[in-house]
Amino acid sequence: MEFVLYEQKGAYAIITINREKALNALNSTVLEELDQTLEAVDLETVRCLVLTGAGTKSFVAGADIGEMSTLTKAEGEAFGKKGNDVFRKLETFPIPVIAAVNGFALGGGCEISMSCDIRLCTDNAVFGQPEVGLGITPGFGGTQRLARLVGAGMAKQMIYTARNIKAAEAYRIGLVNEVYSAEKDADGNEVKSAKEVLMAAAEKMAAGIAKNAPIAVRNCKKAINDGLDVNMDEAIVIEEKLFGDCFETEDQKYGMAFFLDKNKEKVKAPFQNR
Ligand code: DAK
Repeated sequence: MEFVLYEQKGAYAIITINREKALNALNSTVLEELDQTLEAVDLETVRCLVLTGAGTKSFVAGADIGEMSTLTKAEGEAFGKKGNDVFRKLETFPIPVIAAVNGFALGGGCEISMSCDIRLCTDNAVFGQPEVGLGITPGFGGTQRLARLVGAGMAKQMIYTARNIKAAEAYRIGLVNEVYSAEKDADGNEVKSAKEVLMAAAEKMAAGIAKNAPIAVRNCKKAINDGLDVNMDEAIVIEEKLFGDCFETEDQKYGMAFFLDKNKEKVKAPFQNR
């Protein structure tokens, strides 16, 4: 592919948006390639994804302004649909997706990170929805997902003012779960860049998630996502159903039998995804 890299590392995989010269801005080709990449993920063996951008400066600096600038109404709608479909595919993807945000996450970049389950970032990350400064509204779900993540008041402030926020503020308002800085030795020399530290943390988290019972993890994602769309009475029924489904899995039988087995020498085997 021209702009998307995919690397499977055991039970997790890394998707890299690789258009560094344009700060990984999302053009139609990137969106199509992301879609194809997600379609090709081997869900038998891959249990968690990490999504990042190439380089250290930018995760995704938004939708491609050059491409958008000449769109007709119909083309704008088609472009919006292409993006929305991919973002929704990420959000509802059966396995968890961690956004490893390495720098600018603006407009569509902030929006794609919010379509992921978890956001981690470097300390040079910048988040924002600058669309009203360009004469448009956020078009890839920004008005909806930002309000759900950080509350309507803070989302409105960010969107109406088009003001970018730095990593520390994104952490403070709950937009990201953790911020990572470069690792330095005792003399203050950089041993690992912030991006390296971020990727190590994201991969460690992905590997940790991948070790848990995969069907249970998938059901948790579905329960949280679907439950947030309905009232509590309906949400609890969604949880009950997905909880019940786990009892038809071999992994539930193994996980509980392992706990109950008092043999101290036992070694936990990997879950089978069955
Ligand atoms: N699109 C296209 N190219 C971009 C870009 C973008 N969003 N962001 C950066 N680039 C390109 C620059 O044009 C430049 O290219 P060359 O000139 O080298 O060819 C290269 O990346 C490096 O950028 P800069 O030279 O500008 O780098 P700086 O360090 O000076 O500045 C920056 C970095 C991130 C502050 C700056 O590049 C910037 O402000 N970029 C734009 C950020 C932005 O406004 N993003 C939001 C885009 S709007 C919709 C669906 C979705 C959307 C809208 C509608 N529908 C439903 C229809 C989404 C909209 C957006 O995302």
